[in-house]
Amino acid sequence: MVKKKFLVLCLFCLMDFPLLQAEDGSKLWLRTPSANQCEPLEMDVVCKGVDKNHPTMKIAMRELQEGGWSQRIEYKLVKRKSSKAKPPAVDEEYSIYTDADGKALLTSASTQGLLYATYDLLRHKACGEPVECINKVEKPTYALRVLNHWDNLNGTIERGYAGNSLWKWEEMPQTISPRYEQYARACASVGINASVLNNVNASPEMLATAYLQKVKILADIFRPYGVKVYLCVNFASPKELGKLPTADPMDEKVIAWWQDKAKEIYQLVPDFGGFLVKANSEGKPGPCDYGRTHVDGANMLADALRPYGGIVMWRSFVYKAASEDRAMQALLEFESLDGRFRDNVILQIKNGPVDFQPREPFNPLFGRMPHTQQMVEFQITQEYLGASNHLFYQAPLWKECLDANTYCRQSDSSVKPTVAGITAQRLHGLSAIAGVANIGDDINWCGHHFAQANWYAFGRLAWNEQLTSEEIAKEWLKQTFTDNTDFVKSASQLMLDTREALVNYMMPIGLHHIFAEVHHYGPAPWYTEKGMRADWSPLYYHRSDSLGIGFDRTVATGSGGTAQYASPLFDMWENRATCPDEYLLWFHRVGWNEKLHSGRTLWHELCHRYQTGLEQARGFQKRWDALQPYVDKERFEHVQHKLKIQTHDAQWWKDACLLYFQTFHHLPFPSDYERPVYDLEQLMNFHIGLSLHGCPTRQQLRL
Ligand code: BDP
Repeated sequence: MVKKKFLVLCLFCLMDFPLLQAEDGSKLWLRTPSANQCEPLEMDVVCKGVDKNHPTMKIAMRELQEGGWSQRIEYKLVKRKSSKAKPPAVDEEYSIYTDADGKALLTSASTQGLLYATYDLLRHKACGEPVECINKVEKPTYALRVLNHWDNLNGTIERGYAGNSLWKWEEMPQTISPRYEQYARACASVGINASVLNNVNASPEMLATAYLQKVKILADIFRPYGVKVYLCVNFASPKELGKLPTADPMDEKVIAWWQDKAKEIYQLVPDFGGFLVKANSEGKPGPCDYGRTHVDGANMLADALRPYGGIVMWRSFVYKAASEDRAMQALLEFESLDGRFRDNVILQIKNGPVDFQPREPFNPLFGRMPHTQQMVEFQITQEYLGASNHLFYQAPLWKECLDANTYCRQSDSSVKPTVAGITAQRLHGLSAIAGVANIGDDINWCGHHFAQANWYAFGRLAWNEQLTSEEIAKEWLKQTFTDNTDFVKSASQLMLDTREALVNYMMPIGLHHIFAEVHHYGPAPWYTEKGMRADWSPLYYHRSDSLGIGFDRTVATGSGGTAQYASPLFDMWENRATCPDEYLLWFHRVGWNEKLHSGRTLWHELCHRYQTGLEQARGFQKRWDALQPYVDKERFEHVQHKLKIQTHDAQWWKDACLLYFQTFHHLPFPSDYERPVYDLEQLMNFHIGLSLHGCPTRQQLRL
């Protein structure tokens, strides 16, 4: 009897949770259907106004085939009335109409739009949604949806935590990795249409003819997927590569050098997108080396690209001497340049004023240069967010920035319309959004299976800013794992909870940049070295002493950073009493015993937040374990292993920060909080010994 019951139970389990095939994550969210669905299908496809043999249409049809689409489908290329959008925008808008039987009509003014419509239709199917009676029109929020690869020519990736660069420069043209096309396909499937191939800390060699010929290879592979190639350029290239005596943007020979280079590039890659430039930042060359301005530098490059429709994305990430508040410097340097950039220049601005921290207020430049096109730069790779060891779903962080109200305009004045070209359209119509890629040559592309969700979310959000973080998480989970309702509900909630958890266990209450050494993994609020720039040391940011902690950015007594924000934000953040707890130590120095909005003293609140973060991380482990029946063994164990590191790190952060801050005020731990498990001395003497490119292993994390 017992045996029988057991057998029935087993059968029941098998029905509910069929044995799952091991997966390595290499297929991302584009997993082909299981074998029995993979029989070649007779496809009923009609193309109106478009050639079936167009390379993009061939891809669309292959996708339908592989995605198991069996209903009749009609593609229709229509003519749009003259669009005001200037290059580089393609008319990517599309519509999907399916009837009650699932027969589909896909319409667009471009083959690119038809491909996007195909991916959209297949997404419905892969998410287990009905494919009948769809009636929708889609157009992108941002015209340029750009991945920035911080890949070096030697194959390493700055802040890359998923192996080496995907681009195997040394192998090209003899060997062409199949992953180039897989990459373009993944990008296209979520609407990413631009790829900057190399590091912002650019080698002048990137523009050497031998490399440009290899760039052409990638551009040719990406083209049918609608992904345009861009390059980062080193401003000193005319000197370093061209052997000119100067790189002064006003020098005629320099100007001619860039014009010739542009011509050479466009001969190889006729639809080349343009340049991304990091100039006069962190020791990189730029126009200011010659007494010129950012405008002079950007416009000179823009003029060289203009005949071909290329653009310049000029970065605002600059900071000079540490005597000024680093968070204020970009605005100080750029605001007065408003209105002077060419119409094919767009200012690329990091989401926050410091550097991709777990939580920052939005960058005050947004909204402050009404006559300049602006775009936001997010960091998909997790430089300050636990690298590829921590499960951290970034969409909530990005949306917090895009939705932030700058109060700089009368009507909708959030960051989003500023960068989405709604204001820019009045100027020239360029709208763009960039994310620093988290992609490497690891078999699962991103190092952590869940980090794939950030690549996915970036693309989806860039296409449709209206999507919620939850909707995107659910879409991704259904395609990447399973559409089982219980799984999707629990796993999406887990993803959504990671943002606040990470802020809690790393840098709560507005603390920022208290990371270890140059690799930015793990805590080191004590870290400083003789002769180092003050603003590369955590001491500069937390300013802890026996009385209190925090960076005073008020006008009344501090750096005046609050004044870079419009009222009512200025008033709210300037005033200690009205400044919300999440930004408190960003804008204020606060006494250890002062009360916060929570009713706890600052010290108590810090203990509370770190403890909460640690408990959340432990909770993630348990919540993931409960999802084991839905996930194949390989991916389940991989994530389980990473979550263990994440919990370890949360403990490490808690002990390091609390024990260190305690040395200033000597207050006891509140009675009901867990005591540290590490000694401060042990933590202060612990060095992982990582480079810019490394993600620590469990072995390295042995404290
Ligand atoms: C910082 C990184 C550094 C980048 C720099 C940048 O630590 O590796 O080169 O930003 O964005 O976040 O230029």
